[in-house]
Amino acid sequence: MTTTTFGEALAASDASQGQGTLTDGFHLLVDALKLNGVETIYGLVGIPITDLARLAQASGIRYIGFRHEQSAGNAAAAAGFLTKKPGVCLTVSAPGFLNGLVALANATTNCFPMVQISGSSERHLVDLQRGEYEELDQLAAARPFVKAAYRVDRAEDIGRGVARAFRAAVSGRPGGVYLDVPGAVLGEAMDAAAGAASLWRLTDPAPRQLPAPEAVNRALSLLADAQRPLVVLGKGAAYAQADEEIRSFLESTGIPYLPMSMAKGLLPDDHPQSVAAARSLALSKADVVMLVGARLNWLLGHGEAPEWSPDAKFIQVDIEASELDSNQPITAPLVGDIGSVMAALTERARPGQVTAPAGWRDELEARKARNATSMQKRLADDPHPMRFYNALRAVREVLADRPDVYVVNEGANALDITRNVIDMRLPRHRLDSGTWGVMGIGQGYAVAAAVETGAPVVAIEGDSAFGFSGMELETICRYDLPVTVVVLNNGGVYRGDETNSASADPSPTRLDPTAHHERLIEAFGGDGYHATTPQEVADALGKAIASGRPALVDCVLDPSAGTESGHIARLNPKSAVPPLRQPRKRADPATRRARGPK
Ligand code: ADP
Ligand code: TPW
Repeated sequence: MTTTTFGEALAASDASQGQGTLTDGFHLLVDALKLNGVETIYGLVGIPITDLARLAQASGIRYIGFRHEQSAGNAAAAAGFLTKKPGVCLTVSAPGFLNGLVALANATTNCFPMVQISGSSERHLVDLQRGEYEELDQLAAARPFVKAAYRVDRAEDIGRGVARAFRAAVSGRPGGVYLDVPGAVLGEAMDAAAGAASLWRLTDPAPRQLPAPEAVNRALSLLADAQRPLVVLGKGAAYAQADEEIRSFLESTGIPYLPMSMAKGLLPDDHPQSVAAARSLALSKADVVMLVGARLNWLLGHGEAPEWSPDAKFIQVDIEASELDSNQPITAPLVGDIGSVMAALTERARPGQVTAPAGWRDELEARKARNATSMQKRLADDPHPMRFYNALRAVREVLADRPDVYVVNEGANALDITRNVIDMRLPRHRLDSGTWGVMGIGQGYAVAAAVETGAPVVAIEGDSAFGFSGMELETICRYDLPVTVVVLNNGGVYRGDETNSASADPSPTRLDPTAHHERLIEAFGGDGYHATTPQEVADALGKAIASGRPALVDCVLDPSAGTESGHIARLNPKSAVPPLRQPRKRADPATRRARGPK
């Protein structure tokens, strides 16, 4: 007996037509996505969307199935950032939807275009709270966390719903959009010709937005009068794919620039105008600062003194007018898309009008040289067990020969130190915890980077950060993706040497310092490496990247390596009461295992 799956049967019957002259919600949704250029869906199936995923796959859309919706959502968000097209995540009702919503909210916070399509349960039961299977008012739940949220209530509105969701996600400031599709709508039949006529493809999904000429002139005059100009490039600048416009403005003026973490590589990190290695001097002394796709939020100290000069004047290039003045007065607003704005600045600048005064450049150069020397010293130090710098020195040396590698990065110390140690040379090749400083993006972002680009990916993860999406190692192996996960394993959240003096339980920051994370990937057929020296790290990583196979390198670090909360310890509230001191009872189980038998 031969069995035919739902997807095969429907695909065989001409995906756009369904059975005979009828079509249904399943087909219309897949057709609407295909019509709007969707090539990949990231998701996790169950009632009521399993057949939708099958049909999408049978119709030529790639379906990547995850172990947790948050990772599927993170993958869709990263796909949005990398491609400038909304990444699509597919989830089941209620809990699956909520699991994905965290990623959708994170995408919105990071200004990445993404659409989460979720099946939902029977409306007439949900709305009267009659206790339906996976009952939740998903549309209302999504609304506070997203750029826009819509529900399709009739099959004939599927094309409109998809068009609206995609337009909202990608136009203006990109963000996350929720599209609710009740199971009943997927199964709803309608005339195939009318169904086909109800779909449309977006024209110019993210129209250019040109700045007004007077706004450009105002910004140029401010820059022309600056003694210490600085450009800050943010991930909006990376997203905009306006690499040439940005480069020609910077190089024609000579203004020093500072890349935010995901803008690293927009121009190569060794570019002579990069002042990443003189960050605090550049921020504290700049008199005119041009923000390009970067918000003046906590990551930039809200533009406040003493991190910034109290007299600094700001120019802000952003597509979202309401972002301006959110923290500091914006003397020269430049509202528009970054490509158009940067091109207009270059075009309208008179020759020699905007330059970077030599004294300023020299001052920054001197600080860069000084800081580079202390970085070299830190990297040259070779403690055993390894600490962050010598483990990352090995990673840096391997990646120096592979600028094509996409780097994913999360953790606290693992994030801060990797950002400074690992240079990027190509645009949009670094994806990290972003505006929320969120943990859990690692494996999802890595899957998307590999799937969307086909290039090798190295995810550099703190051991705590890794755990949030660790099960996706199976996803990486199932799809045989060229992803190497590097776990910087210091056995804890921030560090792994804290003892608990109050009880036998491990302290809140403790994880297992004896863990062999490489064994996790071996369970799924990937290559595991355990590295205790920089040489072992370099050998393992080099081999893993060259193999193009799923791999994990567990790097054993000293549990005392790292500082609490990394570079942002100041954000921890301080208790007004002196710390409670209790006699230490006995070492917790993880410490006992780490110490081994007496
Ligand atoms: P970072 O964290 O790297 O400093 P942010 O995420 O804070 O960067 O800032 C990104 C900014 O870029 C957002 O304010 C967003 O509105 C803006 N943006 C995104 N895409 C574009 C674009 N194509 N043109 C102009 N601004 C953009
Ligand atoms: C969703 C809080 C910030 S950093 C971090 C946590 C739990 C992990 C730090 O340890 P790790 O790195 O990864 O081992 P390292 O190098 O410092 O040892 N939950 C979410 N997001 C955040 N940011 C946290 C918790 C946090």
